[in-house]
Amino acid sequence: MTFSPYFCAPRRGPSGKFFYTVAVKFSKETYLYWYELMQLIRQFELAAEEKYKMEGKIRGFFHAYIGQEAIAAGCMTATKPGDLFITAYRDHGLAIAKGVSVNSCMAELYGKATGCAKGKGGSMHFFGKDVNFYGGHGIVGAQIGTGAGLAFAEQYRGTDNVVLCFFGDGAARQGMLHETFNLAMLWKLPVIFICENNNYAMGTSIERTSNVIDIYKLADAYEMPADTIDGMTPETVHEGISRAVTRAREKGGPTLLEIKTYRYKGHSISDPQKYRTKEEVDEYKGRDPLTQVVSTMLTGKMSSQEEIDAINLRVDAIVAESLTFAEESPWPDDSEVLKDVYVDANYPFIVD
Ligand SMILES: Cc1ncc(C[n+]2csc(CCOP(=O)(O)OP(=O)(O)O)c2C)c(N)n1
Ligand SMILES: [Mg+2]
Repeated sequence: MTFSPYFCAPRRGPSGKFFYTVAVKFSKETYLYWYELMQLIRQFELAAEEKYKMEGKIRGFFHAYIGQEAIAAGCMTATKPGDLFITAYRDHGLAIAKGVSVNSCMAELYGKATGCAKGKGGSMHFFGKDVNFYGGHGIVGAQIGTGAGLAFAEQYRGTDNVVLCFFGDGAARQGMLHETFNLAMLWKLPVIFICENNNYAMGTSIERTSNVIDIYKLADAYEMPADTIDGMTPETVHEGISRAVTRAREKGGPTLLEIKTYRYKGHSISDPQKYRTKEEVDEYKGRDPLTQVVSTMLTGKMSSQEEIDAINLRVDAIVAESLTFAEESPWPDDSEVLKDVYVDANYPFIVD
């Protein structure tokens, strides 16, 4: 098994508590960290979905990450805080994992001034530069080029940071991917291209849009190392990401990882899901990452049900607090409307 050199470092969990992980195997602390993070992402989204559907407190786009949480968990233990993440609009889970505060994430969904994008971005545009989370991007595939750009900046500055650049199976069909792969390999950029293959781009399955079903094979044209990974357990994600991170940190350049995953919810909040069967969804729910991690901990006698219950209670409290925070936060001021749109505040098109 390959482990990141940072795997031993103390890591602050979502509740603020520190976890110390051990580099000989996946320790109890690692499993507890994974479980707490995945549970936090899931409960955050379930609570937000309720506020959206039942109370109309949240409006606009909303793409749930539920089912894909093991990817966020495995990526976190395989990287260090200085590494940069960038993703598409299905961004809640990765933002929370990276450390964007849960309060500011919920406030962003509510469109409040205290949101992580000042309430002006909503679900698709979470952002946390202070924790190296670079969004939250709505144009399918656009962040592939931006992710390579971030990696170029790290290489130029001579840091040992790597970029984890996430995109969907649909985005793998964009021309941007090919242009970026070419230059990323030519310049040996420290970037890991992570295709979260949940088998659907909106309502269209991979089989209906591509002759090449195995996305990792796209790397062959650029002689880029590539791998395919089971995305339903944090262990497999951690191992695959660790190998790619080590390569990138040692100046070996990019890797394409195709992580096979599944979203339990629709593409967005208003999706009748006519394109798939209940049996297919249930099959994946049978391999649910949270259930698997709990089972590993209990059967391996690494943890007790009491410890798991305590995590659940802590997560409930974090989510409840974020709802109160979002409800009580102010709306953005009208003067904010044109701010943060252009770099130059006097951009010529802006007139009173
Ligand atoms: C350039 C562009 N084309 C089309 C869309 C509309 N669109 C939004 S999400 C999406 C599907 C993308 O699917 P995938 O990349 O697999 O990501 P997933 O939603 O499964 O996470 C499409 C076509 C868009 N936002 N941008
Ligand atoms: Mg997809």
